[in-house]
Amino acid sequence: MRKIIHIDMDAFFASVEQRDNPALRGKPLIVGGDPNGRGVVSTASYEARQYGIRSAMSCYEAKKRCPHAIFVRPRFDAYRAVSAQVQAIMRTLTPIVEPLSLDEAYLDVTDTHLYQGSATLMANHLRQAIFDTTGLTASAGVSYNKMLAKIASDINKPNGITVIVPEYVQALIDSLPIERFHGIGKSSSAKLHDLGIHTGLQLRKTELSTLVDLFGQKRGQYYYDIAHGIDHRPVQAERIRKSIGTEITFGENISQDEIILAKIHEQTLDAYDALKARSLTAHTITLKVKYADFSQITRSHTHKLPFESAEQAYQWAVQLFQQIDRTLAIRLVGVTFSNFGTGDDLSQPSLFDVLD
Ligand code: TTP
Ligand code: MG
Repeated sequence: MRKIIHIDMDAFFASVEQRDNPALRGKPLIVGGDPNGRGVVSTASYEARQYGIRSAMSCYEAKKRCPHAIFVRPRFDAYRAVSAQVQAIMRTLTPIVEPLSLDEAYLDVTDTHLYQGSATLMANHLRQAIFDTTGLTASAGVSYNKMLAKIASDINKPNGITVIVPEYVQALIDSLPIERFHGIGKSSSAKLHDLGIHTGLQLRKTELSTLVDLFGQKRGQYYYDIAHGIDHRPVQAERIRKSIGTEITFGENISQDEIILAKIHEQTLDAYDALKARSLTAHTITLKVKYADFSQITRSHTHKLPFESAEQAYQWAVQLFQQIDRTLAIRLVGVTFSNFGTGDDLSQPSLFDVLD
């Protein structure tokens, strides 16, 4: 049986801000966008959560719930620096560390013999070392697969640890709302709710064929498995990024093509820079557009050779834009690159390109 640890920092962005500015400690603090515009909450300190403030809520709503909350903008450089420190600590236990975001990661410690091989002791060691090094608290989950370890880290938050042993797995999963399972997002849970499935128990009682009909073979099987506590996904040390992109929500909805195209141009340049910063090239560009009524569409173009410049990619983005419905004003545009090459394919066409 594998030994998997999931570590998740507590109120991450807010805790870093409180650490670095004592005036913010003990106060309801919101890290996010503009409280007077359309900004959203990235995260809230635990003091602010008492007012019902949550990630992804509009800052406007947050301010309504807690008028004396303090709002600050995120400082990603500071969060990245902490993230690097935390990951370095994790790698003292095992090279098999899979970061999921700046503030959480899985570790596979099956073959780590420190602490008599006890994953629980290792997890507590990590929490202590993270605190000693960064001054920040983290919560840990320990179990025998990724899905269970992730559920576990959330149970005794903040600054806690939970170990899920096999004897308790089924009772625990049965009792949880399906939204707690990693991988069941908003649209999947809405579909499941339509079928009257709200809990792990109800999901477990659902036929595999029903789930496959609804979500396709891969996803349907995954949902079926997690309801039974099964998750074979390995902890992947090098998570392979499949796409790189950026997007922007406008202060107000925009109808004029020239202005929207200027925004698309900016996003293309930013996304292309991010691609270059990772020494990657891409064959596919995807334009995402969200309309005033919040409906959303994406359009992609795949190029036989990788894009050679941001401007060349932008020309394709313009073509994609010209294909979309322009009845409604637009509130968001995004540009994403995917289908990566390594950069070698720029100078040396692949066999595929030569033959095709
Ligand atoms: P989380 O781990 O989901 O949240 P958290 O660390 O703030 O709080 P918790 O103690 O419950 O773990 O996300 C980590 C960081 O990612 C969070 O500090 C801010 C950022 N984030 C967003 O920017 N938007 C979001 O919608 C979410 C969920 C997180
Ligand atoms: Mg967190």
